[in-house]
Amino acid sequence: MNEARDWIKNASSITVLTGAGISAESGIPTFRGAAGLWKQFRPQDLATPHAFARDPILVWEWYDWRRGLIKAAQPNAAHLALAELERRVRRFALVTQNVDGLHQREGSRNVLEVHGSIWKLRCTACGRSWEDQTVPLSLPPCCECGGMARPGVVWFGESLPTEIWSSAERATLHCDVFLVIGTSAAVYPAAGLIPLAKSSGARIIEVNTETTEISSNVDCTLIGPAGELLPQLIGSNA
Ligand code: BV8
Ligand code: ZN
Repeated sequence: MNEARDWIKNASSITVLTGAGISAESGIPTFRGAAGLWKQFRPQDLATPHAFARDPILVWEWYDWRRGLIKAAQPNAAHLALAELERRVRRFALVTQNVDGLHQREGSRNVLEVHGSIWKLRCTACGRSWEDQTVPLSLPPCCECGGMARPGVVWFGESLPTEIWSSAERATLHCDVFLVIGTSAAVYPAAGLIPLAKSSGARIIEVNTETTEISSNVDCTLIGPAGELLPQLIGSNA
């Protein structure tokens, strides 16, 4: 932990990749853990364009239920520690696979949502996208063309938002320290940022409650809840 703390203290540019694990202590279920969402539901039944085409109401009800959970949740000490780190480091980028918006709610500014946002909606007819934080919400028609809306997230088989993805790659290629927090590193291309950071010579620090597929390829793996370890790792301003 001390060595990792020094790398962070001496870094002039830090990029962070977060996954569902950073929101676990806020009470939001992860995807693949013991109580994970994929235990109750099959991803291909809900998080794919095909699932939505087949049963848009069922898929929307699942997102509306998750929006309710997230709205009632509070960001935790891990989100706060990253917002604090951003204020302290000269160059900082936060790449998140999460769609819950908790990083922004806690004050993080440069947040790259590579899998979109659960608070966004997009029209399937004209492509217009807007934000609507109403909970509960029945799927509204597009106010421009009356077409059917869908959740503004990236489903399996869909490409990631181009601009945001290239910013994430750039931030990964030009950082001294790459922090990987609360992700099983199972989903691509997001998980591909980790070997990309390694190839660019960044120090890689992983924070997770268990070892993952990438643990053998990082410089330091800290095992424990992000809400406890991140404040220690980042240290208070004092
Ligand atoms: C793409 C948004 C191609 C929606 C998500 C066949 C066909 C098509 C594609 C593929 C295919 N086979 C493989 C692929 C690629 C596919 C993929 O990677 N599949 C995997 C499963 C093998 N990827 C895609 O489809 C991507 N698109 O490839 O497009 C393409 C290219 C060009 C043109 C057209 C198409 C799109 C992937 C995005 C899918 N969307 N979510 C929604 O949220 O509903 S994925 C979903 O998984 C979430 O976004 C999540 O962020 C992501 C990763 O999961 P994690 O965040 O890591 O969460 P998980 O539960 O897995 O792990 C939690 C971790 O936290 C654990 O390690 C746990 O130990 C830890 N933890 C728990 N508590 C704590 C903790 N750590 C610290 N503290 C704690 N307290
Ligand atoms: Zn429309």
